[in-house]
Amino acid sequence: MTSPRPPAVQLSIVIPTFNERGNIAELVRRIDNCMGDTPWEVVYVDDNSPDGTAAAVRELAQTDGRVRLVHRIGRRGLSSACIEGMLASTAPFIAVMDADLQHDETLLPHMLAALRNDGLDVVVGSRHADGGSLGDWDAGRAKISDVATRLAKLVTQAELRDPMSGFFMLRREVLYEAMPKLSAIGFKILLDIFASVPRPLKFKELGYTFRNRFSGESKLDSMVAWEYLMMLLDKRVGHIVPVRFVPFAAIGAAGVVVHMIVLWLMFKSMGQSFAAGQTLATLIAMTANFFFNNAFTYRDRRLKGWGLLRGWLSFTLACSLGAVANVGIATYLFRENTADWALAALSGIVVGAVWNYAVTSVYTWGKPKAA
Ligand SMILES: Nc1nc2c(ncn2[C@@H]2O[C@H](COP(=O)(O)OP(=O)(O)O)[C@@H](O)[C@H]2O)c(=O)[nH]1
Ligand SMILES: [Mg+2]
Repeated sequence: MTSPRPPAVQLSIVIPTFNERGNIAELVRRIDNCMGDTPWEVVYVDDNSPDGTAAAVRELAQTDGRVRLVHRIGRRGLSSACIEGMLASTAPFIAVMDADLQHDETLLPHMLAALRNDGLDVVVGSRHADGGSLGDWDAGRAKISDVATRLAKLVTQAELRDPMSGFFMLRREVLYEAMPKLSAIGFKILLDIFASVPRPLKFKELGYTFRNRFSGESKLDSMVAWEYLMMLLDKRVGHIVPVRFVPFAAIGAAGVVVHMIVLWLMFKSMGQSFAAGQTLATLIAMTANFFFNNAFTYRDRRLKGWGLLRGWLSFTLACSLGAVANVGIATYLFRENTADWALAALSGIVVGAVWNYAVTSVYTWGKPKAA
């Protein structure tokens, strides 16, 4: 005799987690209270939180078959976690929400009804639509959010009042339409989706009041702003150059300034030989560039501990070869046409920069083989 099959899941609720152990069971309990007859599941996507969130999810899943886990090891990132959770599920409707109970779960059935009945692509839980509010936010945080919301206009035409929302529901097809162009950088997965689907999306915003965190601490730090800008940049220029090349080149240009200052100090001010000044300036500029790129360009793959030493060695080695290529090409072009000296120099610089970028992206900040 076969046992009765459980009904097919209609709604997959994807919940990214990092150190959210104390919220796991409470959130499921609250979702259960408001979903009525709709068959649902939650997919927690945990980046191997040190507080043992993944273990808490596994434990709960042993008593509740609607709870699932995607356990990612050796990686971090909110947007990429959401995407992998969505791809690991099969329900026709997908919601994304935070684990900390700041998003009002009682909105979920209304979002689902709106998607089904109004033929929409996306329903957004909005802090700025009628009936919505930022809750206890102070003026400073609200102002920053306001600026970020305006900047969102750079990448989508949609008249979204809360494009920064991390709480939304969509039809599965929309995810696959967005997939080829998704940046998956940073925190703003909703905006990323809106900017990636090549047609205007049919959407609606439902207001809710942003609550205070139930348990644990916020993971957002000042670098969120940086990741947001990288995502906007990727959307604007990512189809022309890899987005990381932009900060890499800017840091490289700043490195030239560092170089000149050190050289001036050594050679002009302290009376050292030009060769000594040039050597030290090169070393300091390379080292500064390495640390800046590690902190900004490759923030999500930041090297730490002994990895820093290995990374610094490979970076300086790669950039030294880049400098040889730079000088070689510039000298060759200069010999061909001495009138175009500036163009020759610039060509050398571009080739050197592209080489440095390409090699260090693989050898210095490439993905580790194992976690
Ligand atoms: N998987 C994963 N989840 C994350 C990461 N960073 C934040 N989260 C989760 O994303 C949600 C929003 O983060 P939170 O710190 O509450 O941001 P805030 O509400 O803006 O302070 C929470 O459920 C976090 O646990 C990450 O790197 N990986
Ligand atoms: Mg939160």
